Amino acid sequence: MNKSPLVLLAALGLLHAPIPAFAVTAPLDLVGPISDYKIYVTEQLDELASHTQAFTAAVKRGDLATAQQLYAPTRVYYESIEPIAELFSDLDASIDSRVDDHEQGVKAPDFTGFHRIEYSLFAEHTTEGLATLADGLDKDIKDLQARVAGMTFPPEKVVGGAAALLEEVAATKVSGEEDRYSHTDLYDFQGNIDGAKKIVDLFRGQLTQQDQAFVAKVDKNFASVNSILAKYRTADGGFQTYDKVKDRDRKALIGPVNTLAEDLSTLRGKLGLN
Ligand SMILES: [Cu+2]
Repeated sequence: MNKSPLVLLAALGLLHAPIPAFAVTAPLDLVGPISDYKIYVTEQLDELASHTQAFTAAVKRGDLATAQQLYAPTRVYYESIEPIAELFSDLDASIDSRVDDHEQGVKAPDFTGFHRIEYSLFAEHTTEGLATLADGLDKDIKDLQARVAGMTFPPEKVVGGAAALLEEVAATKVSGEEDRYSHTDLYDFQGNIDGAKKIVDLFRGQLTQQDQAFVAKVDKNFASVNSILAKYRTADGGFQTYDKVKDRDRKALIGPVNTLAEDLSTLRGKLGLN
């Protein structure tokens, strides 16, 4: 069912008042998009698991160059599902926490996952002592797959998470804090942007029906961000390191990402989830 009850009533001639511009989406309309989103997340996690296995295998056999090379293109699958990281915050902490999340810093026993491994690979230039962390990362991602398989995503968390993530990108990630040792932040930005855009795309039908101008504005801002990111693409499909990104471009990213965050924060209301 695509039409809201008001639209159906109007079609049957039972409504005399004009259809309001912001007709509330019936809850049923969200079932399709949310189950499509679960398929997307599951696919991203499958990719994440297999890429992580190649990454951790390189770490464990002491192949520093390959491990360094695989770090960013592996993580990007995690970043694309980051809008819903709040739904598995314990695993998010063990997979993707940063050094500043830990009082004891780099030596903290609970500083695990991608960024702890990143520290050794890019700041210490070694794979030494990483075997346990590598196995732990593989295991956490397997646990995440199992967890997500049994999960029902609350629609308000999915759309709210996309807005919150973009707000974080504009407010803090743009400083280069996430991948401070490898400077591979642009991969993460692209993952975050693609993951947020996926959520908009899932609800595109409903949103276009009630507010075409809104959808056009959101599309325009996604396009602006993507065109800045595209300037830093490398021939192998990856990205240049973040220190190569001009100040001007860092600042230029903030505007459209912030506007996207603000616009996406109205999705809950638009979809009748408040
Ligand atoms: Cu992250």
